[in-house]
Parts: sequence; C-alpha cells; structure tokens
Amino acid sequence: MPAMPTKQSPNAAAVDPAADTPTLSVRTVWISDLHLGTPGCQARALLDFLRDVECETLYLVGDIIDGWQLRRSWYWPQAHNDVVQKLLRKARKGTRVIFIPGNHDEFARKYITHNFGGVDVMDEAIHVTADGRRLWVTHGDLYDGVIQCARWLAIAGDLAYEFTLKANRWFNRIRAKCGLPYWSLSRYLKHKVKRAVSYINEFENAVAREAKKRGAHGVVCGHIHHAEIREIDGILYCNDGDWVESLTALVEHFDGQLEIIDRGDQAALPGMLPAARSQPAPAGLPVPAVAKVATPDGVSRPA
Ligand SMILES: [Mn+2]
Repeated sequence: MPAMPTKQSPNAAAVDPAADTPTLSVRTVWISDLHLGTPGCQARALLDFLRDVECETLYLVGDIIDGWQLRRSWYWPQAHNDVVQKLLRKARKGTRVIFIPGNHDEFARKYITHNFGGVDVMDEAIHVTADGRRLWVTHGDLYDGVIQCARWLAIAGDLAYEFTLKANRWFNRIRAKCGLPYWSLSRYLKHKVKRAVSYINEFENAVAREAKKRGAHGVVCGHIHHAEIREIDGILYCNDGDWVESLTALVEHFDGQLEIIDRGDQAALPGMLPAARSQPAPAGLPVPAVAKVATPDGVSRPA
C-alpha cells in the first residue's frame, strides 16, 4: 500500500487560487478513474475542468489514486498534487466532496465512513436529483465479471493497458508533430476488443440490474472508462467516463437534468474553449414526486 502521496512535495500550492473563475455552475459533478499516480492520468485537462466547474456536491467515483500502479513504480508529478489540492480546496470552500473508492484505490475502502480534510469516504451512496430521482452511486468493479472471477486476468489486463497508454502517448506526440489532433489509440482498441466480447454491455446490464434491486431510478458508475447516459430496462444508466482517455465528467444541472461533459476534444489543444461537445440525457424517464433532498445518504453494501 502506498503512503499518502501528498507528503512528497510540501509546497504543492501551484494551483493559483486567483485563477479560479468557474464558467460552469451545476448542482452535482461525478468524476472517476482519474488514475492519479500513473503517467496515463491527464491531470492538466482535469485541473482545467475542475477550475471551470463549481458544484454543490462532487462525487469521486473510484480509481482516483492508482494504488496498483504506484505499488509497481512510484510516479507522482506536481500536476497530480495540484489535483489533490484542488479537490481539498473545493471541500474547504463548501463543496460536499464524497469519495467512493474503486478497485485501483481499494486501500481506501478501509477508511469507509471516515472524513479526510472534508472529504467523506463512502462505500456507495444514494444521490437524489433535484427532480427527485434516486441514483445509486458506485464505482462498479464489484459487478465486473473479470475482476470478480479472475483477479490475475484483471492485473494482466492492467499491465497491457498501461503499455497501450504508453504507446498512445508516443503515437500522439508524433501526430502532434505532424499537426494532427489527439486520437486515443487505447480508447479505439478497447472499443474494438471489449465491444467484441460484449464486456461493456455485460457490465452495464449487471450494474443496472443491481440498481433496480435496490429500488433506485438509476445508477452512476465509472470503472470501464466509457461515458454514457442511457436507459437499460427502465433504469437510467450513467457512466462518468474517465480522465485517462476520454476526459469526461457527468454533471447534474439545477433542474435535475444530467449531462456528460466531454473535454476529450481539447486534450492536446490547450487554450481552446471548454465543453465543445456534450451529450444530453435521454428525456422521458419517470420522475416521481419525492421531496427534494439536498445531501445524499450513505447506504451500506450488501454482504
Ligand atoms: Mn476501476
């Protein structure tokens, strides 16, 4: 288990507070799969996003710090510190920050129900949207057949994934030199390979089934690095994507509308306008007349 990473540079306040001029004000933000502690983490793009957005509640939906890779080799640049500082600063400034650990930061599962610097660590949560829908929030790895049935395969896959991301960075450095825009090789490969074995579909269905079992109207998860909002068997399935490949977040507007914010288009093009592309939620889902609840309640995971 890695030590808490913030101790590496004590003067980590490279984030200029004066630079905070949020352009996007929303009720809730969900981000996951940041994979801090790995070269794959696109911390700069994430920092830009965090600077641009302000919200009442921020959910960190797992795989925030990558303990699996940090254990193999230590990688912790300043930008990753800046992300942690930024998140803690949001908590200090009144944003409710909830951290739901995933499989790569499973070490944090020992600290469920604890609060660190204003960040609540929870196993899972129920979020009630402004229009009264109950959304079950979980990282999702517990419903991933590969992780649950063959941990060695998950770790082998992780190594292969790490390699693909490395290849991707070289590939895009060359593309950038040729004046071509960023293109995610790993995203492309995963779509080809995992779609073929219907890995994503199986995962999505399992998570939606589980949400239904819990009497929720929908689910918000991460884990598979594929942002999505769609209906599965009467359940609103939302995935907030990741900050390694797709650079996506899920947000809830003040009227309860959900939307995927996609910052992937500008990953290699700093200085471009944010939120160039976004995907609206499907309309027409059941909206029950439930009292509005501003803060989510914790619920415990089944045995
Ligand atoms: Mn995961």
